[in-house]
Amino acid sequence: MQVRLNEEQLEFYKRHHYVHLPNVVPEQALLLAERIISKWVDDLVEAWSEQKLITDKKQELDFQHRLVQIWHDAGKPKYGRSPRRDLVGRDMYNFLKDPALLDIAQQLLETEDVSVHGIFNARPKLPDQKWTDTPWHQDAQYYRDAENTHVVSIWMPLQRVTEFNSCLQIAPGFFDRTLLDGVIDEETNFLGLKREDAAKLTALSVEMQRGDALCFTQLLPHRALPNQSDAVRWSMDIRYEATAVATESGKAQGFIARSPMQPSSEASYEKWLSQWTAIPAGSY
Ligand SMILES: O=C(O)CCC(=O)C(=O)O
Repeated sequence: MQVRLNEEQLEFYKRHHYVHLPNVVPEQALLLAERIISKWVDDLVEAWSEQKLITDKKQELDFQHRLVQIWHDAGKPKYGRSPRRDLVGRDMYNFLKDPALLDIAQQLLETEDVSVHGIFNARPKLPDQKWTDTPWHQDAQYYRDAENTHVVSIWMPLQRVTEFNSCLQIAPGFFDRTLLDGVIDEETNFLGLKREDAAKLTALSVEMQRGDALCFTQLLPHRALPNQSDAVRWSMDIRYEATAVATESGKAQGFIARSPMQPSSEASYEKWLSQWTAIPAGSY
């Protein structure tokens, strides 16, 4: 096993329904995530160029600044704020199967047989962009069949995140055994907690370094703070569940990623890709 969690971390997760794991995501996985996202940015920039919104593709700018600059040049158009379908490819498959991430999932889910849950996103979170400020929500509000099934979310920033540049906030101790009704947030159009439920929470900001992972259950309320920096706040969020109890919503675009006793049941890239043929480009 590449990443072994200690007793304290495992106990903490069981008790508080989340755990912040410092320095567990291998640099090679983070570089892979950057490659996946950079391709998505290239495609977006290409589309804006074809629509004549921009003339300069600003190839010289770095990963943290290129999208901000081009988005301003293009007149701040709306774009797919939580890309998923457009990330699907061999790199994404390899990222989801990263042994370190599977080790973490295996230990938190307490199973050797781990499935990727088909809901994952990259988050291009730009400054001054209210519509990407994810409001308070429980992830299972997006997949209600996981109300009583443990699905672990793993959220990974690709740079340091603080309250200034949109770290996540969580609310441990609130509603972590109850799936609440979701409502569409008026400001952002994201699904989330009702205003009166959100008002009951006590927020805890989780500031993190690149390489850290924040793991939480499908019921733990969380949100993202606004990004007040001048750079993009990039992150990846992925989910895993135990194969034996995998949910329909998870299996639809998910796959068996680790099965030591029956390795032949692990899905190939081609098999996974075939699950996406009916999902249109741009969707999430
Ligand atoms: O990265 C974000 O802004 C929000 C992430 C989130 O809410 C999630 O992964 O469920």
